[in-house]
Parts: sequence; C-alpha cells; structure tokens
Amino acid sequence: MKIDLVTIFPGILDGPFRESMIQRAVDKGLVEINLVDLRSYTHDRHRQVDDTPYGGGYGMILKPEPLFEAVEDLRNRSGPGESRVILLTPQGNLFNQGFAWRLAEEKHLILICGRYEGVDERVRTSLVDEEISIGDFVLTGGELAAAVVVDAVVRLLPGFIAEEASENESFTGSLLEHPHYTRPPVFRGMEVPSVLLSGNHGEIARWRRQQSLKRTFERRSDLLDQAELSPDDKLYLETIKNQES
Ligand code: 9D3
Repeated sequence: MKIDLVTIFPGILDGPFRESMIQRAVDKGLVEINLVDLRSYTHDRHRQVDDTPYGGGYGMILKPEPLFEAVEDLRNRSGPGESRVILLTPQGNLFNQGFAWRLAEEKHLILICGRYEGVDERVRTSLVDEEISIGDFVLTGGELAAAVVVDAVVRLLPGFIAEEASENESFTGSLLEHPHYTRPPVFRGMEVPSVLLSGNHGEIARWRRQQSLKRTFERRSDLLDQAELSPDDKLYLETIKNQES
C-alpha cells in the first residue's frame, strides 16, 4: 500500500510515523508513506495556499489550484482508478474500525489534511472521493486526524502483527475487553482475582467473558446490540440487570 499525506505542515506528521510501530511497517515494506508539502505545488513568490472567502467572513480557505495539482501529480504515479482521495474534515463521515478495514484494502490512499476554515468547495465536489472526521471535537487541522487514520489502517495490513490478534476485532459486534493482570499477585494490598491463578482454563475463559459482558453493559451498552451473544451470555446479562434493580 502507498499512502500520500498532503499538508501545509509536514513537520506535524514526521515524528508520529518515524517513532512508532508504523516505521516498522515501512521498514518491512508493507507500506510506503510520503509526506507531501502542499506549498511545493504553488508557483507564486509567496507560495500561497490559502485565500479569503468569497462573500466575506472570517478565516482563510485552502485554494483549489495547489490541491488539484498535488492530487493529480500523486495520482499519476499509480495505475488508473487505483487511488482513493480522502479529505480529513469535521464534516466527514465518522471514522470507525469498519472504515479502517475498508481502507486497508486500498492500493493507494491520498489523504488531504484540511486547515483554516476549510477547503474550496470544488475540491470536495470534484477531487475528493470520501470525507472523514475522527470524532465530535475540534482540532486545529486534519494532520492529527490523518495520523489516527494511518495508524488504524496500517496495523491491519497483512504481515503487520500476528494474524489472530487482528482478525478477531471487527469491533463492531465485539465487546470491551476483560481486566488484565500481571505479576505481582498482591500489589499494595490489591489482589489478582484468584480464578486467574487457578490454572483452570475453562473457569478463566468464563470469568473473562463475564467481565467483558459486565464492562460492556456498564460503559457501552450500545455495543451489546450488535454483539453475538450465546444463551449463557444472555443469562449472565439478565442476572447483572436484576442485581441493579
Ligand atoms: C470555527 C469554524 N469551525 C467550526 C467548528 C470549522 C473548523 C474547520 C476546520 C473547525 C476545525 C477545523 C480543523 N479540523 C479538521 O480539519 C479536522 C477534524 C476535527 O476538527 N475534528 C475531528 N475530525 C477532524 S478531521 C479534520
């Protein structure tokens, strides 16, 4: 897979990818990541990438010319129809694990990091295939959102981690994790649940499943609607609900 990130602040994205597990994926040849400075696609003396909004108002808008030139240049380096152009914007579709799985199938992603008050509407309507937001909070630009998307997608690429670790986690349809413990068995008076020290693998699996169900019920009951629940699971959830009332 190839990922191009188009930004006016390549420095923001330099560190996150070079420091992390993502660099390991690059070293292994699973993915090629390019930081593309939007300013290198300007032709004027001031290397201007933004301008004031028509009709007046506050803030600046990313101009269409450098973005079109950048994306067209990057696209030409892949085969026809192989590139998917994505704009990071607060108005985009909410990113989730299913979205990440879908993007992990692509050959070439071109991620445009929005800045200022936004991008010229013609970029949206005739250059961009898809718009993504990473959540309902306000960032100063799309760079950190793009880093989140790249991180979530690259770890799904075949060869990144032991397959069993990722295959079981569609997240949609899954539960929150059970509690984890490691040594020591007693830390500042806080004990590890004795079942985990028992060596009884059937009991341990049952305890973990019930802890997952309890946690999901308490914190994210919305996830239970899509979860695959066995008759035992449903019985256990009933007993928790009855305890509450
Ligand atoms: C004051 C005007 N803002 C309304 C809330 C518009 C605005 C434009 C651009 C606010 C933030 C930004 C910069 N954010 C992004 O480019 C962005 C983002 C985000 O802010 N939250 C979640 N996901 C994303 S993806 C890109």
